[in-house]
Amino acid sequence: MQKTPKRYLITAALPYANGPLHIGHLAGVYVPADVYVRYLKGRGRDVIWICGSDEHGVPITIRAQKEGCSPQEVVDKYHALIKKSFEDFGIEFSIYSRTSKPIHYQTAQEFFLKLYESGVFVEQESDQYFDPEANQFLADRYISGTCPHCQNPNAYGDQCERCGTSLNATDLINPKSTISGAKPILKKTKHWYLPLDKYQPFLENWILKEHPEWKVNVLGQCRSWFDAGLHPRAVSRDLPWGVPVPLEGAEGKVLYVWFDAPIGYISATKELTPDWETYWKSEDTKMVHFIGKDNIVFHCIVFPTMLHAHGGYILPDNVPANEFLNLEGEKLSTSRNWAVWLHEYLEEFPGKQDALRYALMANLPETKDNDFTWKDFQTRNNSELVGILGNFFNRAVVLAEKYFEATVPQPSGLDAEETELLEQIPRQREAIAEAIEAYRFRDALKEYMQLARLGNKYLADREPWKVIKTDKERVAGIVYVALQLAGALAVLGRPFLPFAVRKMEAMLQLPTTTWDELTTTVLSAGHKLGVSALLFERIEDAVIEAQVARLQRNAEENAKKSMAENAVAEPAKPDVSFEQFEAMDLRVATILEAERIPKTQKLLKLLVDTGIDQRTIVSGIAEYFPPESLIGKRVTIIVNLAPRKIKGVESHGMLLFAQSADGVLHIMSPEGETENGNQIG
Ligand code: B3M
Ligand code: ZN
Repeated sequence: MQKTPKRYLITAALPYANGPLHIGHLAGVYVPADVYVRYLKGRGRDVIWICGSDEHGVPITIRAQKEGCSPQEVVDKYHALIKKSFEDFGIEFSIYSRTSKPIHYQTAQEFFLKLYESGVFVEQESDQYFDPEANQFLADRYISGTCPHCQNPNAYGDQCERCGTSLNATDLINPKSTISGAKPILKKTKHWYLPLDKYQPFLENWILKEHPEWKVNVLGQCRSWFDAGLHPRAVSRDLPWGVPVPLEGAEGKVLYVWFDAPIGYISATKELTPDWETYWKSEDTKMVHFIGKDNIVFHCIVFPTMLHAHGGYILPDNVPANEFLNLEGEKLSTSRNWAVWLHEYLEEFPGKQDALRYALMANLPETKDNDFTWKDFQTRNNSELVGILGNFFNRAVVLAEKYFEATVPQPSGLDAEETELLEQIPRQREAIAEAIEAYRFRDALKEYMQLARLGNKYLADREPWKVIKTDKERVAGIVYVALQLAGALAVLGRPFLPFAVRKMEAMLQLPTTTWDELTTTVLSAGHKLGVSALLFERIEDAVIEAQVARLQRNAEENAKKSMAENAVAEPAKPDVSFEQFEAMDLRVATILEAERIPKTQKLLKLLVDTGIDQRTIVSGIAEYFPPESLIGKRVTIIVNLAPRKIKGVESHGMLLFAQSADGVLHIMSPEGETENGNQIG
């Protein structure tokens, strides 16, 4: 058993101030962190919880270009929106700051200078991609291309979001500017690099040897980077927006956003308390970073290296990163507007913060990606919150109101089963605590709900509403037991359901029982209760259907809009004669087999039924389709393209595809009832 730390420093990833919050952010980071912090506070621990807006980096400048305003206007707008959504949702940070504050500029620049003066950085002039049309260096999200590790065609210049690998722009295959779409040229520029390779032995020892208890998904990512070998990473950029590099001759250069953003945790702590150094520098502090999986490399490798190289700072005790939450079976996407936005939810479901919290907690993507569906949200609310927790709690209070004038009755002897049931209270408390301390929040919630289930079953079995006709004294015992469980549900519910718990406390007129004071007796006989009220409300089908329809509508409108925006099609090729067109033989066909051609990145060997024959066609589409996904697919082909040998395989014919603006290939499948060999023309 770990010794209880003297104090806790909890951080939650700083959201980019380039858009509103959605349920993916909540499930990945803020809800689990909020449960953890409320739990710690409830146990009287010294804890501060740090967050704020991440206001630098290319995500911000790209959004500014899209909205036709300045980066400052973008961050002002979204910082305010995000901050308010957090507050309304009941996420209570000790401070919610922002990285555009002077205190942050100063802290980040001092940090950089300390590393610079200690000779930590490697200063290097190198060729960097440059967009000659936009007259700008292309860093981070300004450049995209194919990831050399997982072949994701939409990886960014600093990171592939599919496999999580951190990249240098020059690693990308087929790079292109996301500003103009142009092929970039190389241009010389100077930057400062953090030599992660030098720190690899230190990091391996710290993570793999000292922290084998970290989550499997986190350790797995770390191990794979160690296996691949760490490389120096530039910590500066040629960009007009960010914290300026505090050196002479570095005009026009700013700190890389992932260098300044985590320092934002430190600046915000400074802003919060003059005692900030005790939190950041004392070995008695337990620091925990709550993040999503795409931020693992920065919180497990880059930031710890910075802290270690700087000296004097503690390292995180844990980085419990979550996987991703999907929505109705599809990846959440800001650009496609496939999301449940927090500010919209709060408007449409006023007073129902806990319903969303509950559905998200029950579905946290703790070990693998998980799915949020509106149907599941409804079921969780109606069957679990209303049907189990609310039902039990209300019955307990209403029974006391009805039969004992809203007072806790004096029981005249409890039977063995009842004593056992009350002893379950401290046992469930321990089970919840153990799960929370191990960052298993779903399990913690299950243990909590278990107590409500037991209470529900108890009342259903004992039927006090029938017993009252013959034996009021027995009913006193039953209501007494039920009220103890209700009291325990209020105390133990504090980390999970802050809004409902406030109502529970009012209904019970709960004395200030803390988590650790909780025993089998929460409310003594004679204690006067408050007035009963409904804890949760049902959510009707029509409300859910409207949300699903809205989601579809948003996505469709967005698709239309972005099609209109991207409607800059390639100019037409020179005309061909009708005879030339007639000479081409286009047919409907079916792919029978597909396999990769060894030692190539792009080529697939396909066996195709053309209706005329079965033949081999080699196609350069391996980066877009896993071979097995193609088998049985209906396609259109040119059958009379002269055969040619590709990598030693004779290819006869060609498959037709369309490539959309996002670089994705789409198979041209015939619609309706056609057969292999049918002619197209
Ligand atoms: N701004 C969040 C993101 O990747 C990023 C976190 C910074 S934490 C220091 O969306
Ligand atoms: Zn990748």
